[in-house]
Amino acid sequence: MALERSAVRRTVLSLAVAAAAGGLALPSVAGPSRGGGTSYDVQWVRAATQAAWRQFGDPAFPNPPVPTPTNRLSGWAPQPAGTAQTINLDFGPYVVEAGTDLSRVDFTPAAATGYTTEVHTFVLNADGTKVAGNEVHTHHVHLLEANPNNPDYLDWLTGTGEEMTGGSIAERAKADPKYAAGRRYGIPVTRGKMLGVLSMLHNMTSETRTVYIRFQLRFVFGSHDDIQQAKHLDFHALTPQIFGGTFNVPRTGGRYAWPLQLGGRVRDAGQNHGTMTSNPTPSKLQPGVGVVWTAPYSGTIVVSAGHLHAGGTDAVLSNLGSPSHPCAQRGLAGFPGTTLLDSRVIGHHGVWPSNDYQMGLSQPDWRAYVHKGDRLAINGAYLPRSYAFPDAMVFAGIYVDRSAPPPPGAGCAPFLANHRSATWRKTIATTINHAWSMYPDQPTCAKCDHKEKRPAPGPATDVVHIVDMQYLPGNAGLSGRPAGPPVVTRGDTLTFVNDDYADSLMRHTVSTCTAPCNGMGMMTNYPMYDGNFDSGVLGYMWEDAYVSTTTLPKWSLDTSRLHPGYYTFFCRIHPFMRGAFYVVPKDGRRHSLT
Ligand SMILES: [Cu+2]
Repeated sequence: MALERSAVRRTVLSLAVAAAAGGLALPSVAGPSRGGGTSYDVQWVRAATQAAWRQFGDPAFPNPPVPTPTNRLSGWAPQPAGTAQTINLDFGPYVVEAGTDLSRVDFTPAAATGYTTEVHTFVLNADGTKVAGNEVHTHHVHLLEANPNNPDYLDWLTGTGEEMTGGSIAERAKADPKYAAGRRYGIPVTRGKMLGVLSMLHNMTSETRTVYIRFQLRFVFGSHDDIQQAKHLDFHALTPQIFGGTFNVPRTGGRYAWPLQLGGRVRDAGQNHGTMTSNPTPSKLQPGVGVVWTAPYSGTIVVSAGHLHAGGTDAVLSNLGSPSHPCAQRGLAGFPGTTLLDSRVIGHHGVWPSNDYQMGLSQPDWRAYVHKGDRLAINGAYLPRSYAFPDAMVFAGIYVDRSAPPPPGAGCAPFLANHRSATWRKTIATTINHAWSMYPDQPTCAKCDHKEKRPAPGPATDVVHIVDMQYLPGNAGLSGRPAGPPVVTRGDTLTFVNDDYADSLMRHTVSTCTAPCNGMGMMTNYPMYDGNFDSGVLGYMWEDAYVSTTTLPKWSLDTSRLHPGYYTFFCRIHPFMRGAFYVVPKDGRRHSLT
């Protein structure tokens, strides 16, 4: 029952996006000193904030609160044309209460004109140290560019999720056959435009945390012409584009690709199907095909990456061509059209599934032509053999050089500019996007469960309260009466009431993990939801309302389809929270419980 309702939380705005996009680059920069903050136009910010939600969220949803300007970005001044600098754009502080999520939109003016050639994102403590992803991470963080005179329209520049996909456009330029002739690539930023940061932070710990989000950019100052004159370099501006969606992955037993396999034996609830696109043209969810975006322009895709959550294996980007000039069915079997890229999930230390992973980035000399009218499709493949993955995502991020249209006769096939004879599989393969050492190592476990005697049953009850991050009765480690695992008669309902929500707006889930599920701590690969039942997020939060219908801090489990036995569960928001209950047959026999 729960699968359909779970949606939520990670999804979110989905928008989120993610991803990756190659993360690359981004924009620019910003921030001059704001003096007393007086240049911050509240009306403008309000309009742009609402525009961000309209475009990247659900227009039907009430307006989110307008953020206070909290940016502590240090100013950066224009430099001589062609100067390259590393710039840290820090946003915050963000105070994220224990076990909650925080969504914010912040704006800052771009302080210089130039090109971003590399981007990485970080979550930092106030002292500048990096925060491990299993404690606090960004569900998504996006850098957007807005026109100060038109807050109703925002361009997506780059974004990532908890995997912190980033990368170097400069490396893509270096691998270009025209590099020696001065060709360079970057994401253009214009002084005076506004940069927006849209983020959602997850605090998975039981402490309030204060963090900052950092966009670390490699930035080359100057306009195209000024750089050309000063350094004889020919910068090509890349147009960023993102599209994809959010969904639930049920435990199907085999590989599940969304939305390719949607509509077959898998039924999924509508509220889980958020899609999101950066402008100018919306993407469409086409069950059996993909999330499809129609290119409004021609050009060459210079770099691309996908975004998936833990449990994913491949984000597959395809070109279907236009209806009048369809692309051939070539590439990965089962996927539509011509496969352009197979962005793989790369688990840290080879661990899968895990929340400590990277998304594969296209190889430095990988390129793909796109013709105006081409339909690009993204699909996310997950491997739900032993697990299900609620609130999953797939997104594609692409960066297009619109000044390099396809040559006459160009087909759909991607190519490696320096290895034109490379096989298809080699061409669509991806590489790691950053050094593992750039981020804190997150803990994993090998043998996560340990042997234990099952806890003595607690009271017969039909209600479990969640109080101070404990499931009572039945919290892990408790045995016997009055607090041991509750005993429920098969067919009765067991209701979970999240009292923490009324107290502190803290939300929780009740999600099954296979017994004994008694390993400790917050591992990035444990526990995993086994697909049996899931409450969804217990408690309303406007961040999640886009995709969730399960917003009450209360949920009832119908035990009629559960066999008598011992059931363990955890909280997907706070994986260190564990609980259990027993189901006994209707005849009431209680022997053999343990
Ligand atoms: Cu929780």
